[in-house]
Amino acid sequence: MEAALSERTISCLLDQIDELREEVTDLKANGGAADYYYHVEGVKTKVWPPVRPTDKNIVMIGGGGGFIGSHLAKRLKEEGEYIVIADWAKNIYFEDSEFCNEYHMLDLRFQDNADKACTGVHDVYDLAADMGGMGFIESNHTVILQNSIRININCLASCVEFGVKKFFFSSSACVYPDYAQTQAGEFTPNLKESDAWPADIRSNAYGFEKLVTEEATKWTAHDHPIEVHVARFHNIYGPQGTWCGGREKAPAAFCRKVITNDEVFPMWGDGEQTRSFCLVDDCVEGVIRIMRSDCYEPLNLGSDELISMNDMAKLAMSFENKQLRIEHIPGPQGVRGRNSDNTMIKEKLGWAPSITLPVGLKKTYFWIKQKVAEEVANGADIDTYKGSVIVKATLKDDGASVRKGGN
Ligand code: GKE
Repeated sequence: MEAALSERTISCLLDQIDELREEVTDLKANGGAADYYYHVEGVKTKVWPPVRPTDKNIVMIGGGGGFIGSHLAKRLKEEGEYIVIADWAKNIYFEDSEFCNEYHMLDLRFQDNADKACTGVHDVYDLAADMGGMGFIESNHTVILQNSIRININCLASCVEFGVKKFFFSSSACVYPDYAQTQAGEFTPNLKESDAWPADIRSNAYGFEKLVTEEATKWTAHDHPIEVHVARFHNIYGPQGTWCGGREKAPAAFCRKVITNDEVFPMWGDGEQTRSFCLVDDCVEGVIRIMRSDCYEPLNLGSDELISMNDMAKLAMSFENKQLRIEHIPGPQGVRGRNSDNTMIKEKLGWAPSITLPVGLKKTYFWIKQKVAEEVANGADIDTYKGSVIVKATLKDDGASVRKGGN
């Protein structure tokens, strides 16, 4: 059953419909030669190229309307940088004024859109990706590969074309080889950066695409005057992240399931799978430190606090002292176990993520609790949230339809 939409989501969708209506009116009025428009400080404009402050660092965040992108944008804006967002949908949790100066509704799968996004900017953070948790990754290989490779290659090409100085790419722990992640429990591997090679990612197109783009960034920096930085994210979670709809990862899914169930906790697999999870605040701190460093090799960006899925379910239950019976059911499980080896990031930056899972998950839990309450008050059926669903994406999906399921 389709979940009801929050008021904020509905208002974002209505804004997008209004904008599309205006675009169609423009197209009809001038025979198909509608000008491009975007928002500056919330005001619609067609001025091109954009007029921007000369005394600020101009930062473009591809996918800045999404979970990690919006948190990064908010932090950089607070630090005084001028933030340009390029995304195919609006953010459903923050007002534009909270996290950006310009909002460009652009589908970066098209080169001319990437060109617009990269015009006149100094730094680019590429966080736009078709992604999700295991329920999404294992069921949407073609869409993920095609969409993400287009976005990333377009962004790199546009950066070269428009003389962007620095480029950040958000890679993933999914680049590590299948053969290195077959053990859980005490044998869970601590993956260090050099373990990515020799590559062997036949289990999922998501990780394969990330590795291809890592190589693309390397060769772009080799052939052109652009500085590139790469972080391999290890399962980033936190408030304002996707928590329902099929793209959510385990931390959000587990919180939602504890909040909405009274007897059982449905768990994909035997729960002995192991992972580490990194709160978005630590992720943003790491991204900024990496971008400002002189390290040009891919770095792990994750927590090294290992936990089994059974133990994470119990942790989620502890916040309100719930006693649910874990029911193991078939479902997509990904690798058996992985942890982040943080030796290299500590060596290069003198820093590593440090926010513990009990602290970060508790914050996430109560944020999701509030979202569930809002949706239920809005008429949603709570049963919708008790289990996790598998979604099938298509190449025709657009940003608005993807984001209404979360962020
Ligand atoms: N998402 C989810 N939802 N996972 C569940 C659920 C559920 O309801 N129940 C059990 N799990 C198990 C999954 O089967 C998997 O073994 C484990 O939790 C973690 O799932 P996840 O958080 O969805 O994703 P993974 O850590 O396996 O993989 C993610 O890794 C990141 C990088 O470390 C990827 O999906 C990417 O989001 C990302 O690259």
